[in-house]
Amino acid sequence: MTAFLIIIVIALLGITVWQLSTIYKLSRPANGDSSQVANDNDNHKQGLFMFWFMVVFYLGMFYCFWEYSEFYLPEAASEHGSEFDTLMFVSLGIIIFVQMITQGLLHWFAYKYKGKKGKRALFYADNDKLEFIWTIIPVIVLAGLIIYGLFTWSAIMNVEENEDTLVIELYAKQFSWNARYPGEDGVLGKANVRFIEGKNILGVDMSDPYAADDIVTTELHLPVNRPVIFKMRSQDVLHSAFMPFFRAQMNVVPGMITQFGFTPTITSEEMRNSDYMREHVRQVNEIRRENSKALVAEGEMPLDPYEFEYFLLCNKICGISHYNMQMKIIVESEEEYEAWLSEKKTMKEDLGE
Ligand SMILES: [Cu+2]
Repeated sequence: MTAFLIIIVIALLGITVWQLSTIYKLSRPANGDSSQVANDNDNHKQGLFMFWFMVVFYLGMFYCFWEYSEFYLPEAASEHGSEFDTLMFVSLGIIIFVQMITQGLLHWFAYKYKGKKGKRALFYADNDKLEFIWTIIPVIVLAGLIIYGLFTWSAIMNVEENEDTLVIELYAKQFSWNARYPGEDGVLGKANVRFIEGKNILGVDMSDPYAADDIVTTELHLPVNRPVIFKMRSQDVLHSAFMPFFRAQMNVVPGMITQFGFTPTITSEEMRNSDYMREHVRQVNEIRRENSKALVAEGEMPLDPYEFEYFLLCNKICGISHYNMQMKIIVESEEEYEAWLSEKKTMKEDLGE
């Protein structure tokens, strides 16, 4: 209610100032200045506005880069991640460089060549050399960027499947994830939403001999330094499997299987103990401690301290609980991974078939 009143007061104040200025304008004696045609003074002012807008704009941009750089993701936790980051920074660097020149000239020229009484624009029909230069340079730079991007893309996307590769199914539905491991035989059984029944929530085809030893989990455990390929299925709507620390994202589409592969290189434990993450966690927990004080004062439970974990997130707005559609990812040693998996029930054991 208070906020509403404040808004009304500000709006009324605005209207008052506007009305006063209208009365002031009307009460002034008519002279040459009331003309609708811009004079030298107007042009000079507008030119200065253009120039200072550019200065403030660039200062603001670099300030934001500097001030918010702590929100950059840390070093990628996957093998291809550094290629991905380099591509992004090279593209960003070129864009900033080109836009500083073009926007800079635009605003500088608006100031330098502002209108002046008696000054006339130069008639300059064309210049083949100039046009050639500003056509060929963008062509070369763009072609270079696209080719570089394509090479990076195919290097990231064409993951070869060999006997060392771990194939895991990621199954998305509103609003949770499941992972399915292929079990002893290393092959995932066939699946189709039509087979969804009772405990068989992923619709695995139990008549497929490869399906019996499959293992369905609610956490994603990955052995470090081993290539993994995800086969992704969705039960209902479009989802997107997003693993920012591994620089990985792929749409999960109902009715088809999409895939993405990478090799995790930093375990959860190592990431937790990195300088970046220690500092990040310290800041989060400081905020939590502050917020807990208010909660405790109201007789509520304080917030638990935050501990870092990798997460698989959904990055498509897929419904009302989209924001909470996530699955914990744990990158660990091969032994820890094997120990974890061996405790899990196979589909056959779980369904009692
Ligand atoms: Cu989703």
